[in-house]
Amino acid sequence: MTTNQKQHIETLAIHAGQPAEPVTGAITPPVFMTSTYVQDGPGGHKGYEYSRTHNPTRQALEANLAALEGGDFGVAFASGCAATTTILHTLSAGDHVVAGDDLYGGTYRIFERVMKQLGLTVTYVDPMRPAAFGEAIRANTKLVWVETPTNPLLKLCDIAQVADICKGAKLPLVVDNTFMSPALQSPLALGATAVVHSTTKYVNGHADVVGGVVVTSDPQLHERLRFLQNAIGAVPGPMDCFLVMRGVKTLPLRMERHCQNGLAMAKWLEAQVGRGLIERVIYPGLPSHPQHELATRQMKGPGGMISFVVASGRLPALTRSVNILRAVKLIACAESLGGVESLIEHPASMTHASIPVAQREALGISDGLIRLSVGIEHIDDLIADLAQAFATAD
Ligand code: P1T
Repeated sequence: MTTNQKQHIETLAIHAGQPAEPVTGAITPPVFMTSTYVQDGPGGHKGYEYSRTHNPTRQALEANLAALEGGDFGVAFASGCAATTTILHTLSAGDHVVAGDDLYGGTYRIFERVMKQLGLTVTYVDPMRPAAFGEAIRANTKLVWVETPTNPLLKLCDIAQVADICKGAKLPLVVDNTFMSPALQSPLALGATAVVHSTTKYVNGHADVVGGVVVTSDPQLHERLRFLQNAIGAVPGPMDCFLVMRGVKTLPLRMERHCQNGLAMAKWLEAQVGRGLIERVIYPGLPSHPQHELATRQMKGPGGMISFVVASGRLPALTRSVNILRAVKLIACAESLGGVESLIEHPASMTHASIPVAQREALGISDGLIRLSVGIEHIDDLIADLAQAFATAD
């Protein structure tokens, strides 16, 4: 597996895990569209037997993403949820997990409606308070799980501090790095045991693939994940691996523009606060974010995700939010994030609808909360679109 941590991410994104193909010299890794490999006789294979187990296109992607995260091993999956579920299958009935309390709705659903049935228990804690993780650890705790920034409230978790607590308790720490991508945050370097991504998002960046990956430098965890990848079988197809590799080549470039546009949009939104429609803007790059200092320390840029809260006026916040989402023309009302095109969504009724209402409200996922994934279009066009949509709110 290729990991060359001396090279910069812009170089690794293009070259890591992608030597010229040995037979023809093809500079781009071929798409090995094959389910099986011919053997000379039983056992007479060339290291490839069956594509659930090994596929050269998938291996190239895994080596590439491992290098970007500064890890030794990458294990690719058919979706971010498949990556999450496979990691959780390293645990057994009776085990306990400590997780941040603001998670992608689908991750919460895996914990609550899939893994709990198999005997796991989960305690959710405020990710902004590292000590809370230590306080929640029990004798049967086997894993700590965080997203940072969280989806959708953009809370930050101090990875280095939580990693220290986990090391003291000899527990693995998994960080979902989807909102940052390897270009903006390096959880392994901060002490995490494994990083998970929905590659559907920034890593691929073109809204044409659903995928996931886990990266770790822990050989035992890698061995177990590799076993489970094959045994459970939630593997990505070779064409999807090819598309993610193609997308990842421009990841560092794209992230620069996402950050630039994200900051400009967040400032514009914040300038609307006090005019009756927008109550609050949440963006780690704004000094008003309660963890702005941690953002500048832990992240190489603030990213392209912004959440904002629509106030109630003559109409309730829910109606005003729905009106805005119906009125956007350039920005698309859709689930997902991290693509070149800007997307806007309403977490309470879309991405986080699987979280019970009482819990959503306790967390702050209110009816007026809107999440914006700022793409790489021209910022003036994005602001103009949102401005005309805001004008239709009442
Ligand atoms: O959609 P999938 O590739 O299975 O990835 C799941 C996932 C995991 N982790 C985070 C932080 C995520 O945001 C997601 C998927 N999120 C969305 C689809 C969304 O719109 O928030």
